[in-house]
Amino acid sequence: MASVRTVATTPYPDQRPGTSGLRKRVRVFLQPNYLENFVQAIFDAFPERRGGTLVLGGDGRHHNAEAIQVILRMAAANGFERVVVGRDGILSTPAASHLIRVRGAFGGIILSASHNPGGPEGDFGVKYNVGNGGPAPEAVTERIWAISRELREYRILEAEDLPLGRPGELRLGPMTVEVVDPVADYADLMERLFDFDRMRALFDSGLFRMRYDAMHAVTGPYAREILERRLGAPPGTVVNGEPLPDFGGGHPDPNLVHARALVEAMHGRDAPDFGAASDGDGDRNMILGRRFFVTPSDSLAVLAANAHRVPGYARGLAGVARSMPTSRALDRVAARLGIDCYETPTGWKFFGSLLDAGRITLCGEESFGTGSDHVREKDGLWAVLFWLNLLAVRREPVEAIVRAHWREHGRHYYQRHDYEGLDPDPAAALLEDLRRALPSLPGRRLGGLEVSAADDFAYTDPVSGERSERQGIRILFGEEARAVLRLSGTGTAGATLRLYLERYEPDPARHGLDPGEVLAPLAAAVDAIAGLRARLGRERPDVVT
Ligand code: VG1
Ligand code: CO
Repeated sequence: MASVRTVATTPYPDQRPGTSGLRKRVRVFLQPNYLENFVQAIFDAFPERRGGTLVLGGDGRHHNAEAIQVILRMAAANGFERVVVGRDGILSTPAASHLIRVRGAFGGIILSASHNPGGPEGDFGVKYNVGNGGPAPEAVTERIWAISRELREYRILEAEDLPLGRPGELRLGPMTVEVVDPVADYADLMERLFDFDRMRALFDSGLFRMRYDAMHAVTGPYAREILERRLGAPPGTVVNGEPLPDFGGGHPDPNLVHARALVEAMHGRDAPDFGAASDGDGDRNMILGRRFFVTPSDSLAVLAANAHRVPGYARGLAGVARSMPTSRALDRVAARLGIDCYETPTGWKFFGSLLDAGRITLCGEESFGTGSDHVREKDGLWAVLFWLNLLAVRREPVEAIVRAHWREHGRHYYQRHDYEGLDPDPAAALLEDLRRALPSLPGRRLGGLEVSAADDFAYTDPVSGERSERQGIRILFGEEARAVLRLSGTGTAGATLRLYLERYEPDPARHGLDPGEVLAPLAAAVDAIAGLRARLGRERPDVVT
């Protein structure tokens, strides 16, 4: 009979979860008891977990397999009755969220550093999701952090590694381990939301070609099952479909910079009609038409405006939400539909209460995240299927759909500038000084724009009443333009400063301009106010998306 061991440990001071879980270099997680401490802190935060079910899986990155075995043994020593684990320890983030919900699980642990690079020199991460399937709210993550700083021991079962290669039930001491096919339930859910017959007909027509880049990350098996098997897309539609522990050396971040091969294919001669990609753990999406990039903010607005054409959303939207830095294109659609549009801080955890309360149906972020009330995470493949369903109904090119949207609602030119690997102190000081200068900004004219308001975004959750402060500095230039600055909460090296730029253009004659040119005066205005270039010692951002 396997026995429980209580192991003495020393707390680590740096286990504070960020925007999306605890994310660190692999070598940080390899320190003695580092993973064990954090997992025990999660368990200790929930004394009522006993007898419950835990969902467990990860994006397959380096250290995933070893960590899964440790967490299984710890779950068995901490009173869980059952763990539902993806075959080989694999679950995409949205699939894990779905499993938590359909199994009525107590919660779930997802091993992922999302779009951050993997491999021994890359990043690893641990995220805890609560019983609604969504990321633990801030009050919970702060509790976990507090516990981690006091932690003196953890509990683990002494046992051999379990074979997780085949679905079925296994015993681990007093606990049952149920290995499940990571794809099946999720693919069934997609069939219920979207018009698969119509999408199949689109592929059958022979007039439509698609390329889906799984970036050697977790969505490969999901995309192959859904696109190539259930929808009949030709084999080869899914590229880079084998998940690899180091993502093939790439950076599994679906944007114009890191998904360059796809972007080039979509700009080449004989380009497919539709291109899409997902990130490491499958919750992000990038949407491309032939020689055309859809910004995530526009994508969200287009999906909201067209939701009635898709079976799962035909009865209409209760409301919508976007993270604060996401462009206000969504707000215009909501106003037209006569529904509420909520503005939340960055991070999916802030959508959970609105979704649970039935106040919103769709939500999204500028960072290539889109989702709905079908799960409690953003969902990359879901967004791709939503677009595919739309293309099957409208039978128009992606570009034509977006341009028509702009004609109707106006265009929100949008860019995000990331300054990465900064020295944390000057970066924080820059924001601190800017915060102090906020009251003096309204009325100032810069680059032909006048500041109408400037503040540090704070949010009170309308359902739970929870308050979150210092969520990003907003500089508003009326309806016309906006700049937002905040520090990233997902990086693992130095600080990353994000500058989000948005400019509204109602005139269709001016919808074909280059976003970089349209936004340059706004970027210069922010530089004049905040002194980005001088204070960060950088001539230009590292990544523009
Ligand atoms: C970034 C994005 C944010 C997203 C988060 C997690 O956070 O800006 O919108 O929710 O990543 O996405 P930050 O704090 O670095 O700006 V993922 O795909 O890591 O789960
Ligand atoms: Co992700």
